[in-house]
Amino acid sequence: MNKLYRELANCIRFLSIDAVQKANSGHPGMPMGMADVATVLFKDFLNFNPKNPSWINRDRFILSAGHGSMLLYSLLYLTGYKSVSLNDIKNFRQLDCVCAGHPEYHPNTGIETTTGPLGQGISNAVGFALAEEILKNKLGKKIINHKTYVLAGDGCLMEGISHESLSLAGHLKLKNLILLFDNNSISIDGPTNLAVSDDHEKRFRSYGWDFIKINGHNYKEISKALMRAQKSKKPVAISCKTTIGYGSPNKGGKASSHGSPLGEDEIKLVRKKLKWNYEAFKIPSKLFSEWRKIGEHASQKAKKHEQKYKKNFSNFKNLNSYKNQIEKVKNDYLKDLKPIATRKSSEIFLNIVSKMPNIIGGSADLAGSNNTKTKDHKIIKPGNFSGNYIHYGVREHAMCGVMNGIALHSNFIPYSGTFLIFSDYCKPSIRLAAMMKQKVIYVFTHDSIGLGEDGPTHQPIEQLTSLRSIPNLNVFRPADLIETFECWKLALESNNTPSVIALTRQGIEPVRKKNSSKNESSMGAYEILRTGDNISVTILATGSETSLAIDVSHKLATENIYSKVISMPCQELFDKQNKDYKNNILTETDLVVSLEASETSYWKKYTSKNGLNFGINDFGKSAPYKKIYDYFELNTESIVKSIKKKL
Ligand SMILES: Cc1ncc(C[n+]2csc(CCOP(=O)(O)OP(=O)(O)O)c2C)c(N)n1
Repeated sequence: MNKLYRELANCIRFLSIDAVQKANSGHPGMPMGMADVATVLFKDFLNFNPKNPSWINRDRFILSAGHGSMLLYSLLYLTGYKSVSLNDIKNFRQLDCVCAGHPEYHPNTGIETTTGPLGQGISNAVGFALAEEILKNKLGKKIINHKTYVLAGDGCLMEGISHESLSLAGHLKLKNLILLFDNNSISIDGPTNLAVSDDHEKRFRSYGWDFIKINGHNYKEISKALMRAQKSKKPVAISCKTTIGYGSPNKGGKASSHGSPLGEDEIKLVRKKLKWNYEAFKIPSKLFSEWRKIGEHASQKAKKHEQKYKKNFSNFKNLNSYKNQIEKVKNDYLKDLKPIATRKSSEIFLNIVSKMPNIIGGSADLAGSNNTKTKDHKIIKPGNFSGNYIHYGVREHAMCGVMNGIALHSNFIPYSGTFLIFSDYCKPSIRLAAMMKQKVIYVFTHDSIGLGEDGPTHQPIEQLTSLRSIPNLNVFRPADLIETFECWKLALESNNTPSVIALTRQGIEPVRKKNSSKNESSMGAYEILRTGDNISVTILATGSETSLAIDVSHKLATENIYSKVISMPCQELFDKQNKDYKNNILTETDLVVSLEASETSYWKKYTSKNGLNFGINDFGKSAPYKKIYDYFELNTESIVKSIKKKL
């Protein structure tokens, strides 16, 4: 038995070595070290279907140590996924090749998520495992009951996000989550004891995980550990003691095998040592057909499940079912317009739509401040997944990585909240959601100096600019309840783009006083006020500053200076409009000014050099919020004065 497994594992080893060598870059060490574990997993445990990679009840295999991507590509090719051909493996790391340097998510390929930034895959895996439990609760365990495996190295486990994610997984008792720890004690700079001396077992156990220690090159031990993990009542970490670059006489066990080609001479020595007398990329037909049999056997097993799923999953309601309720709430609000914080408006919207069975809410210990939790929400608890709201704890980074996993798992739409300032703690995962085109929604409240007394540590300044600079991310900053509803709707309907919804803590004056059948925010920017026929100023504003812009505009009109106010809840959507639309908004007057209580650089593209940018290019202040607005001269009087001076 051992001989066959060893030879199957060597197929992974040599495909990885050869691909890295041909590309003249890449990471051979990890695939060489973890080939044995991966072989046992795919041959004897993993439920998957190379013929239908999207099979909903497949076990998920997440490569958190994304630099070892050749391990994944080798497995996909060998087991018969159409997504990866031998030619693709030969084109490892080349332009537009599916075998990218680090795994890049593509639907229906077997590449479940984009990894590379270490630790992210662990948080995704927690999201996958959580989504599995929630869906199982809805559809029954005959339809959904699968494992999530995540392969993580020393590096992943050093990252802060791993601590947050593992802790959450242990707390929630995600028993279908299995972490394969490539415990080779080597990272880039050398032995890991240069930088870390954690007791891994104590660490995992303290989180509420099971922990199994094995020799990662011993098939019996691998198999026994995986067997034990199947029945666990807790998430399980299998610590696999491995040798990085296993099989390389001079580089095995050393950092030199981590991230560069082994070199032709060393590869010859590996071939000799592992008795692999085949040329580069050549898999002997006997072993190739063994691997294909593994894939074939898995697809046969998967087939039976697929029909059941089709019958059961299509009954989730869509947003349209809530249209009448949404309209009613809007009309009630329009009857007696009162100042209201947009975070509260968001809660009112969520009161209606959070009943949608595929929406999963949450917050990083700020449920009451972010207004993300409604009266009807049911909390997801350890071992009980009948709810639809996750208390992520103070773990913003994990929260966003977990949401990526939830979104990738099936058709769940995760949203969650924290303060806008802490979007900085979320950014690496937001970036990946945008790259993977996932529908993930971030409710970021306390979106400016308007939060007041908590002061500059809590007042976002550069955060909107930073978020706007992420490609494929819509950053919404609505101006009142009507816009908040519109922006939420756009976020929920935006299938390939994640959304930030930035909301105020403080009550703000309504700016839209009539209902309209059109979603005005859908254009990203639209005219909300014009004070005369002959205008000389265009004022662009977002969120809480839109009502200030309206005040400014009226005040200017009293001095016979006429203007229009453009509410711009989403720059990204505006940028997508046609030239005429954009020109109508931006080129009607010589003077264009922007008004937003935030860093101003991103506005210059609309206002040009001659324009004015009212905002804040310094840290905020600790004081009641109206005082801070005055301090930064963000009030009607100062702005009118500056505009008049400019004209
Ligand atoms: C967040 C992040 N920081 C740094 C890196 C660069 N990097 C890639 S692999 C690696 C070391 C990983 O060590 P380990 O997990 O032990 O992998 P192994 O050496 O066993 O392949 C580093 C620092 C990265 N990919 N992501």
